[in-house]
Amino acid sequence: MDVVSLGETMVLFTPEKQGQMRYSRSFSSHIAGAETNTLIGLAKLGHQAGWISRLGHDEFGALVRAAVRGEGVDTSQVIVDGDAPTGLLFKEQLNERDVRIYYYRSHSAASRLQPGDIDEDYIAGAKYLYLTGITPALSASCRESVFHAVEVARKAKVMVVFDPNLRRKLWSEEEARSVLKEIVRKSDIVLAGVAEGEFLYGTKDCAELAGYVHKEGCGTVIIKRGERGAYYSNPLEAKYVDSLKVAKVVDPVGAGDGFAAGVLSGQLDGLSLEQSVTRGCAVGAAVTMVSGDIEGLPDRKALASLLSAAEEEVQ
Ligand code: KDG
Repeated sequence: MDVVSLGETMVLFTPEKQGQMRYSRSFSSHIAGAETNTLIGLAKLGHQAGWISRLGHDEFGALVRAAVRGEGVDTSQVIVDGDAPTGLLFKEQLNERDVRIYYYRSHSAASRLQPGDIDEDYIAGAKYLYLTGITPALSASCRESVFHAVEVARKAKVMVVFDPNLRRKLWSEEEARSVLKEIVRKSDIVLAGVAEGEFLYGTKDCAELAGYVHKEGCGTVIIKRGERGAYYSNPLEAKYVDSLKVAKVVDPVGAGDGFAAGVLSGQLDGLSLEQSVTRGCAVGAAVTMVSGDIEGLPDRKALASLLSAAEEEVQ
């Protein structure tokens, strides 16, 4: 595998109309999971991506597995757990501005993931281990699984890539800060949003943030700045990269996961860090143009046309 990841993917229900969800009579179903969003983004770009998780022995588990596998991600490491359900998520669009998320995921099958579920050779044989800060927030055994995966990767010299992906609903601030920083310390590449960086290190300044992350021992830091692009820093250089102009943002959710897919794809293709970050910005922008977390993730052809349109605009 090029990239492997572990985490929960849920069935996402979205009501057909805006307003309080109690008045909605019909919902459409999708899948939602930060890690599989990134893995699907990589698979769409032609890379080998594999997912480690648990799903319930239920219809929703079957839906998630079929959808993730159907996008080209390897699901051979996904365990069917007969004793717990697949997690669910509802997204209420109150109005143009306000979105509320409701999780039905405590005690879900994925929250029962444990270190013994992990085939060490699967991680040791990959080029990158991609982690988010969502998985360690799900349960004690998920947290142990994340740290075990990191140890396996480090021993096998597999690059550890980490997106803190802070989800305040899942744990206390104190716990989140301490665990997320602990993972930062064990990572080779950290990709964080400005707000997440501020949560962890108390500053919004990209150069300062990168400085703190480097001090933790992490060599490459990429700060996501939303529609303003990104900032990257490694021992050789530090630079701002512009984002791709998007005429209308339809749905920003999942853009960060797409960004990670673009950056990793660039690194796998042997691009420079700057070019990889540019690809990350392009994939992230593509996700925001379409409703849904994965629907806007581009294939190679769509990515090339996005990047060439952006170049033409600059000239
Ligand atoms: O990154 C997009 C995610 O928010 C979404 O897919 C759901 O994984 C998810 C989560 O835990 O919030």
